[in-house]
Amino acid sequence: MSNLPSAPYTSFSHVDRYPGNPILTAADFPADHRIQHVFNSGIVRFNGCYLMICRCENSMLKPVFWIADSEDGIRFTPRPEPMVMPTDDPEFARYTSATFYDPRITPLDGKYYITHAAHSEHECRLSLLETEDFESFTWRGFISEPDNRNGVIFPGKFNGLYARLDRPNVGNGNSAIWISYSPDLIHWGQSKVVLEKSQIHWCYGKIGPGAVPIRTEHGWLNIFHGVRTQCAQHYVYQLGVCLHDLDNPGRLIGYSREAILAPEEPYEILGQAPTVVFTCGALLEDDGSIKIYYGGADRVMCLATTSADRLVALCTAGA
Ligand code: BMA
Repeated sequence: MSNLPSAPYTSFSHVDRYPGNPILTAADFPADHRIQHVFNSGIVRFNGCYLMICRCENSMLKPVFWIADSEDGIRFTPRPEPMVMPTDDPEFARYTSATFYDPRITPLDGKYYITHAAHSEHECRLSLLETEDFESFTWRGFISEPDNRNGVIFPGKFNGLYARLDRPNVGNGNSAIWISYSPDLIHWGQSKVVLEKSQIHWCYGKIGPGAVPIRTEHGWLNIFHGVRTQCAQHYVYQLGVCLHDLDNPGRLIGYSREAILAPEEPYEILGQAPTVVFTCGALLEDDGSIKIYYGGADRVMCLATTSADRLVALCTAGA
């Protein structure tokens, strides 16, 4: 792989990879926990610093959520011990018997809500944790029926309701990003499609939410994932972006016709899931720049930067 030219191979680019990628690898975690992969992690600003809930897997491929802290949003230090999950709860244990993964962190009303996928023989569901201090966590329960994943809660309320994006699996149907509303984060309804894979040429496998939406004066930026099958059973995951109305997030203002990040670098190609870039979180900085945190090949954590202006312009160009 060392003979590969460095990315990008294309003449266009909508994000800039951090030259020091990957920013976090399994080797950064205490050796006695035998962490093998760290990827698809959630991010939030907390107490003036950056806080990541890392999706880790150990040498038995058991799931571990592990908090890492950073002052600059680039160099992250894992805490001494992993997060304690509610695995003693029989209901939680039952419906996460295969694994749990892809944490997304939403700050809202002084609290932090963490959605994640929960996988068992009954397929995938969405689960919700809540915290105020990232020391103790309350498990609020499962918030979807099977088969649903990539639940992302907006960091805002709309006519008094919470809003969530997700990706129900619809077999060979027209995969789509859906929106639903809730008065209490537990009971969800008024569901409708906001963006379907057939609208975007490169998303011909599946399309689903990625990062927690970012509020800008022009609308909510939603950095999502799109999947295509390159040849039998070989999946390529890319990132795209769309823009939702500020007051009515069920209304799409526009979307980029092109992907904003495609797997090209060796750390995005070599791993347990080759050719995958996948995000669970991105942050808007005061200067208008955006940091996108993403997993490379289901193995390492990476960073790319762009700006709100660049992404909004992409979404409105073809609208
Ligand atoms: C998806 C999710 C992601 C993962 C991707 C590629 O279904 O499980 O966490 O990165 O598959 O394996």
